[in-house]
Amino acid sequence: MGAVADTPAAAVLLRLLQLAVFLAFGVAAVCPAAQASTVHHYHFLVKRVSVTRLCRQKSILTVNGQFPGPTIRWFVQIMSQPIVHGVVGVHALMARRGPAAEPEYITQCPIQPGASFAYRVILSQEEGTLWWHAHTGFDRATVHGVIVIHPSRGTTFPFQFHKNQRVEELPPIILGEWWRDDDVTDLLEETKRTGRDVKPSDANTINGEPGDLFPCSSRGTSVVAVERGKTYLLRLINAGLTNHMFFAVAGHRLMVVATDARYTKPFAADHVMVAPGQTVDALLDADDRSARGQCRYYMAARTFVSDTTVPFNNSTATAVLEYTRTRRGTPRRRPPVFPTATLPAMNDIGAAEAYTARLRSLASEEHPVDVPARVDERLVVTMTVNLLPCAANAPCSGPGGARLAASLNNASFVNPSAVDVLRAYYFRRSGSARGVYEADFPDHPPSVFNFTDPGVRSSGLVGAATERGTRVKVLEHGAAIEVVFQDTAVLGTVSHPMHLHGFSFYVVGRGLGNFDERRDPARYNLADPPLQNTVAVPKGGWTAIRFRADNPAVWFVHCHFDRHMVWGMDTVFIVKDGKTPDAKMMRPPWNMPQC
Ligand SMILES: *[C@@H]1O[C@H](CO)[C@@H](O)[C@H](O)[C@H]1NC(C)=O
Ligand SMILES: *[C@@H]1O[C@H](CO)[C@@H](O)[C@H](O)[C@H]1NC(C)=O
Ligand SMILES: *[C@@H]1O[C@H](CO)[C@@H](O)[C@H](O)[C@H]1NC(C)=O
Ligand SMILES: *[C@@H]1O[C@H](CO)[C@@H](O)[C@H](O)[C@H]1NC(C)=O
Ligand SMILES: [Cu+2]
Repeated sequence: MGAVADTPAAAVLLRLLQLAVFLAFGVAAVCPAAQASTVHHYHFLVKRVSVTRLCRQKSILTVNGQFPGPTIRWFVQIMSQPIVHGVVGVHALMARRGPAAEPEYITQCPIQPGASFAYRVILSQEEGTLWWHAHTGFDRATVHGVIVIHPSRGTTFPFQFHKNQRVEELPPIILGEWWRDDDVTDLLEETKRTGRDVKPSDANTINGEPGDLFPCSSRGTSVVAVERGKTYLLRLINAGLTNHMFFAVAGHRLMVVATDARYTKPFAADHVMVAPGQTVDALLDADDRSARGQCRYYMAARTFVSDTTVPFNNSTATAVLEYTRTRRGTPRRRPPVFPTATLPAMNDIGAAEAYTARLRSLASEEHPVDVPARVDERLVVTMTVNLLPCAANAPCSGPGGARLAASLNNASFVNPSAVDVLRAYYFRRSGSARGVYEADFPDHPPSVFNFTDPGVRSSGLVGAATERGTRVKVLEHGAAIEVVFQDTAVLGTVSHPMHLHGFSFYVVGRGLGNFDERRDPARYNLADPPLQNTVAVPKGGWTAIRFRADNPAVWFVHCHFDRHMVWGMDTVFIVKDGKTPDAKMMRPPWNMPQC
């Protein structure tokens, strides 16, 4: 699949296995001159530790030996210009004007063992929950953590559950995936070598634990304590590599208030569906009256499989929500109840869509909607899983004796290896852009066919072949951009979680079948579309997003299923500089790592 097959990433990872890499992860707020500056320091030491899950011990890559990694907290007001050092990509942050902590070979080369690196991240308006994770190979599986962004001092959440009641914080809930026997780096190497799909994970996890429905797992099961009568803010992140997940809490309905660190119109939900990369903030009212004397409830995460022809593990991760005080005194330890009625079945596409369709921006005076009413440029981008022939000297064993690949508009992205796209672009006047990338990413699918027709491949009209290349799209500064992501049925339709770095975007429309450029835009929601950074495109359908290209830098666009990403379902948006000095891309730091 090769997108990164011939880069030094593998070598870097192997050396990481042997060497603890020191990462200073300092978050320093550089406030405007008149204000006192507040500095938070987070030191990230990337190291391997040995852990036991599913009755098996294995070594994993962690930050500070913690899995999940440390939580970073800050307030909106004090985060004007944090300085971040490290190999760990601070991803999903809307870094302004780059260069920021970003994917390897796109905006930086991987940081070498023993080295550290300073990033400058300028945030804008996020409030809520984001997360950081490694952006090298599959390291994200265990190198990730939560970023909590509190409302600025003096302001508060734009929601409450009961009038005048304080909202308490629950520990964040990170959903993940676990492979019992395999190192994730070996899984990546294997899929590159064989061209086959990545072996499915053996379990989903909640805060790093599969939960007590799995063997040898009851001791570690995450327990979250609540007091009856209080209302809690639950922050949920899907850090998984391959699975969308349904999440529900037995006996409790959630009130969704934000996604991807942007407030939503609050709505009550028995379940949520979180795609890899997404976050959900929801209120939980600790006041269950339905089960008398019951004080332990499962929080459960189950894979949502939009394409059941792809292998997956049919199991449910759990944590326990435990009341520490009930009205009648000390709780008795009955077994937790399971959200049988509310956790959707794994193939319940309707339940996934019903949840996603309810997301709306808050659209209030304090949190207004600023969606471009007209667009300067529309891109229609097909997402396809493809097949490529095996290399002559390296036989492979993917479907039909070929190797799996993936593409956007039939361009299967290849990471550059000698220098990252960002420096190639920034220093292009000295000629280094030549040979690193081509600015010819197609605006529309190069061939038009009945994209979502399941019979499209057997008809023989469309092959599964694709073409590899480092093809990027250059956007004019300030242009209003629309991107329509269109699923295709070439090797089977699936819901792809599409993620755009550097921007939050408004999700203005979605639908099943083929996007109709003449008819569908008339039905867009331009009043209160949700503002997100990762969107789950409906299986066999399309999603339209809008944003203003006012953030000059180099931004990766990719499917957040990591295997699709390494197979090439990516591109890069380069946003040109504006006229004023503060509308220009920042100079890459002198000490950027070398490839
Ligand atoms: C996950 O599924 C595979 C089959 O695909 C099975 O071999 C494995 O035991 C399962 N893992 C667990 C923990 O149930
Ligand atoms: C998944 O497991 C549940 C029981 O835990 C079973 O009812 C269901 O049929 C299984 N689904 C698939 C697709 O294997
Ligand atoms: C495209 O395929 C779908 C599904 O098979 C079918 O219902 C539809 O009629 C096709 N559209 C065209 C224009 O052929
Ligand atoms: C994609 O590109 C390959 C290689 O050029 C070509 O064979 C194939 O027909 C193209 N597919 C589509 C759907 O455009
Ligand atoms: Cu995908």
